[in-house]
Amino acid sequence: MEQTLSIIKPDGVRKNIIGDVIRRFESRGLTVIAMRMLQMTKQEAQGFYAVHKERPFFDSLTDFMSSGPVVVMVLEGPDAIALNRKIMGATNYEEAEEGTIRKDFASSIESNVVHGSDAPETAKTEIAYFFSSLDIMA
Ligand code: RTP
Ligand code: MG
Repeated sequence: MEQTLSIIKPDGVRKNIIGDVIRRFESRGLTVIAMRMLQMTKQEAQGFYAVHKERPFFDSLTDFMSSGPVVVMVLEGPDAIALNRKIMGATNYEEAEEGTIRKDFASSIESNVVHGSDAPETAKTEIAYFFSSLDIMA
């Protein structure tokens, strides 16, 4: 069993597809074991995406991520980190596989509906960024 952090980004919440996104996770064997809706401040978004702070898209990304409410979740399942990334699809929705969340719902490389942790170490720090151990129904 593995745990990963998932975020339904502000564009996904605005598009009213929270249910569709969660359905895709649940139908592929991932279980929601923690969930919360919140709006990040610009500073909190900068902290969350600090690995990208030197990237040209950092300012735009953190404006976008703090532009409205998001749904943050901990997903659990066998191989949850890789499975979540597979269900999400490629960062650039134009290159994402058919049937992935980003292929079906994203509208730009930035507004790509979901975030998912990319490795066990980042999953650990990202989960701890939003949840205390008492929030997680493990
Ligand atoms: P995420 O971290 O959100 O799960 O996405 P990812 O791993 O697939 O992609 P990453 O390289 O970590 O980029 C983080 C997010 O930044 C936005 N982005 N914009 N304008 C651009 O060229 C660009 N590139 C990336 C996307 O929202 C991407 O998901
Ligand atoms: Mg990433």
